[in-house]
Amino acid sequence: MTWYRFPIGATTLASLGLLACDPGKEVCGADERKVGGECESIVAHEVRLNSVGFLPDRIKRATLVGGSGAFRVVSDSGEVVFEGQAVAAQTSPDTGEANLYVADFSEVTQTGRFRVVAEGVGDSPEFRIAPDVMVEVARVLMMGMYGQRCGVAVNVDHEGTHFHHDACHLEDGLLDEFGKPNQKQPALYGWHDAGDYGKYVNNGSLSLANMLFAWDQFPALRELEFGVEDPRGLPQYLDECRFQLDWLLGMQMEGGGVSDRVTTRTFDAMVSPEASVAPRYMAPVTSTATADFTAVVAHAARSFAGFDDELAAQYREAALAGWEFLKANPSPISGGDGLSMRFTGGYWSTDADDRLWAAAEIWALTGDAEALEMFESKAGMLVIDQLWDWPNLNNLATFTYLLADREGRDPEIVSRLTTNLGLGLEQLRNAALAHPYGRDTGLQYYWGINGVVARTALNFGVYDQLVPDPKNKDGIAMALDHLLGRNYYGRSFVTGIGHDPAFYPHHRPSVADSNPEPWPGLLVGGPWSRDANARQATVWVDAATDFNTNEVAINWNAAMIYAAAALLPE
Ligand code: 9MR
Ligand code: ZN
Repeated sequence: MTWYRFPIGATTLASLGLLACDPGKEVCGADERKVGGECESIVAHEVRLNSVGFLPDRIKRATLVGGSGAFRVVSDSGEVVFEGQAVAAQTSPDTGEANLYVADFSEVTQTGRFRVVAEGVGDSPEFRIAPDVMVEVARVLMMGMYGQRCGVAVNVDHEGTHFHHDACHLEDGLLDEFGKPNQKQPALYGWHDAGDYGKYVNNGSLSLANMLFAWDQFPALRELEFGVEDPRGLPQYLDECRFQLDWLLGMQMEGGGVSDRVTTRTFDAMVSPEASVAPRYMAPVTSTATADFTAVVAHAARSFAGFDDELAAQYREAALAGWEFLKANPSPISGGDGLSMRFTGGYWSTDADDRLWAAAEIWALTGDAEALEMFESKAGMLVIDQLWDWPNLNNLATFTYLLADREGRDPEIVSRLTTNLGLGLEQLRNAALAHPYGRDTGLQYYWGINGVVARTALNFGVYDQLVPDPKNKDGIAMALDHLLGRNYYGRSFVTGIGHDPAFYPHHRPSVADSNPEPWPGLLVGGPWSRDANARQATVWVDAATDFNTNEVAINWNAAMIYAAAALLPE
């Protein structure tokens, strides 16, 4: 697995438009945020927890900084509902803190509003305990995806603030790479990838896949509403998936191969979507993009069946065309180095895992014995990846294989992969229980690590379908807790929700519009540093210039959507 990184220099920063400061936005004091036009002071709590809340029957933990470890859980009416003694943690290797305690109040199952009050420390932000605490999280994260919509005007309303952008990138995408200068193939719609406006098939497919897995597994998503103006006769969640599929279909070229991405030649300055008018080109076909397209569009054909059979049939046909292309082109088609010079973004990866995913999905959709054989012939070498992202999509292949209700699988492979998945979860769980801030990725830190924390939820959630056990959802709950405030900062890493959430994401629409608040529902990438000696958990910078730790991205959001969806009331 290779992690691709940008070389960063001042010239790069200048060319990205990152040296200019946020116009008119950072006018409040350091411990203040501008909310609804007013500077409000923000209380930093030394009792750090998920300030959105906890499910009554799930694990509940907070991290205390200092004190004696004695703590109480107090309701909003002042009633002490629990008294406990937190356990002293060893010096935290990633923050350097030597005085942390872990307070467990899982025994509290009554619903309501509470605070944790720790002796000699102070109190936590207020949080809820209720079966529906994750509805708001899922809703706001989906609002985040909706705000990433390209090719249409978007309106989002959140906590009294109105966010808007006009229809953008209506000229996508130019065919110069296909020897047809000044001609274009419409590749409209879909989500902007991240803080930039590129649309990348690899990452766009991974993101959609995370959401389709959630859709298949958690029926509560059918009721979720997050402000879609016209869901085209579908549940809002499914329409949001369809919006990405509308774009993906436009990326398929004649002959079934799929263009790798549609981007500008260099990143835009920090402008609004509609002011991003540099020409955007269709990248050449790659086998990675074709395989990812094939896989996710095949998955969509399954997910949409019964909701919109016509769309499902269209997806099936497109997926099969992609599959034929892959079979006719068994060697990798990578586009080469020149390609990476002419388009923006990373996401250059090898295609073996992507082809595996396509094989599993084609088999799940059609029962094609050859596709099953392609998957199973590689399955002997497969190991579940605990911490995964766009460079390795083998897990998606494995999950589809394990969850399929089709005949014909090799029971030994099914059993070995299921066991392997379960063993990995023990590691994740133990890491989360041992980490003072409940982080199941332990001491791993790299670009987009918050998304990787969120994506561990898929491992837990898929396994839970196979071997139900309350521990699985506790694993997901701990990952969400970490992202929603049980971390070194005591802050939510998702804009617009939780205590003192990320406020200055590297996100062009948030920088360019006139609202002080960022667009809501976006998970920022999180702390990591190239300096191996850094206290890795302490290097998050909540500034729009800091794309290393404070960019947003659809693959991180989508993984967290899965996590929140897994904890919706059934
Ligand atoms: O999430 C990607 C991360 O894994 C890579 O290390 C990094 C550098 O290549 O790129 C990240 O993805 C970015 C993409 O290349 C362009 N759009 C913004 C993405 C989020 O930072
Ligand atoms: Zn756009």
